[in-house]
Amino acid sequence: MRKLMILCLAAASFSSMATTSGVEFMEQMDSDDDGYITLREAVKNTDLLREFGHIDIDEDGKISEAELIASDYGREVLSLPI
Ligand SMILES: [Ca+2]
Ligand SMILES: [Ca+2]
Repeated sequence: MRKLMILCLAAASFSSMATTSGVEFMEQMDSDDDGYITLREAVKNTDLLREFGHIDIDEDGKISEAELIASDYGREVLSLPI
């Protein structure tokens, strides 16, 4: 049981290290480097795809970094303080 706890803690700290900033996440997802994540780019990430409609506040069909950071999903992924 204790081993499992340690494993979970290690995994948690690793994942927060892996996604540190919105810029990094945008760079990963934004394949064509235009500064937005389109629906086509979001298909790589099923969680992002599911939340796409909530994140895209102005409904222009693409997610800007500001929209990402303002969303619940973005806060979760980027581990930003609420
Ligand atoms: Ca793009
Ligand atoms: Ca948008």
